Amino acid sequence: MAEMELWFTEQQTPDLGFTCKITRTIYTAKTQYQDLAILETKQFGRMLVLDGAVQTTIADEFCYHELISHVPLFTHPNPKKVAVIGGGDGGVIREILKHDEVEKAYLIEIDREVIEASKKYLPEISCALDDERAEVIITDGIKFVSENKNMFDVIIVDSTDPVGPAVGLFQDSFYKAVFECLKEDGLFVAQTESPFYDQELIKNVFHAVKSIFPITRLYLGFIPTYPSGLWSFTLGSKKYDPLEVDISKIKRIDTKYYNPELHKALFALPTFVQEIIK
Ligand code: AG3
Repeated sequence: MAEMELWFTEQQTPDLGFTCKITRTIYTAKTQYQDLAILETKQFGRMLVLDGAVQTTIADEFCYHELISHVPLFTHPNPKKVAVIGGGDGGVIREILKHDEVEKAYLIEIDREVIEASKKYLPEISCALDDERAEVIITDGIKFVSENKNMFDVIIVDSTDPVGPAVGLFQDSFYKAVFECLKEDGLFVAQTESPFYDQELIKNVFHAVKSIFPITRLYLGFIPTYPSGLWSFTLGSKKYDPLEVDISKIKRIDTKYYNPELHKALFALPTFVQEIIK
C-alpha cells in the first residue's frame, strides 16, 4: 500500500487555506498560552505553528526576521539597547546582534515554552539566545513596557496575530507605553499583518501610532508562508526618519533579503496600500 501523505493546513481566512505536505510532527504541546507545534514540512523545512498559525519556517524566516530588524536598526544612528516584545523563536535577536554597536538585546516573551521548543528544534533561528549580549525575560510584554520608562533605543514588536495573548499588542494604550519606554530619540517597529486581509487593522494601527509618534511609516515585505505573502510593518519614531537615512553609510552585514538599496524602497507602497493608511 502506498504510504499515507500528511498535510498541514493553516486556515488563513474563513475561506482560504494554506497547505503544506509534512513528513512528520516533531513536537506538540499545549502551553499555558497557546497550542504549539513544530512540523517538518517538505517545502519549507521545520515550521513553528502557534494556535494553527504559521510563525516561521527554516526556508523563509530570513525574509521576516531581517525586515523587522534591520530597517529600524539602520534608521537609528546608534542603537545600543534594543528590546523585542514576543519573538520567542529568537530570530529577531539573531538579526539584532549582527549590529556591533548593540550592547544589549532583551527578549520579552510571555511563553517560556516557545523559547524552549525553538532552542531544541530550531537552532538555526534561536542560536543567538545564549549570546552574552542577549537577555531573556519571561513576562507579559504589555506589563514590561508599561513598567519601564526611557529605557530603549529601539523596540521591535514581533507578535503573533491579534488574537489571544497578542490582542493588547495592537492597542493604543500599548503604543503609548512603547513611546514612554523608548529614549527621547527612540523608535519602534511592529509587524502589522497582511495588506490583503487585514486592512482595518493596518489602518487602525497606523492612525493610533500617528497620533502618538511624530514620524509614522509603513513598509512592506514578502514572506511566502504568511497569509497572502505580502506583509506590513508599522514604524513609529520620535526623531529619526527611515526615509532620511544616508544609505551610503549603511554597513554591509550578512543578509539575504535586506540591503541598503532596499532600505527606502520598502516604503514605496502600492496604490491600494497607500489608500489603506490615508
Ligand atoms: N510573528 C508573526 C506571525 C504572523 C503570522 N500569521 C499567520 N500565519 N496567520 C512571527 C514570529 C517570528 N519570529
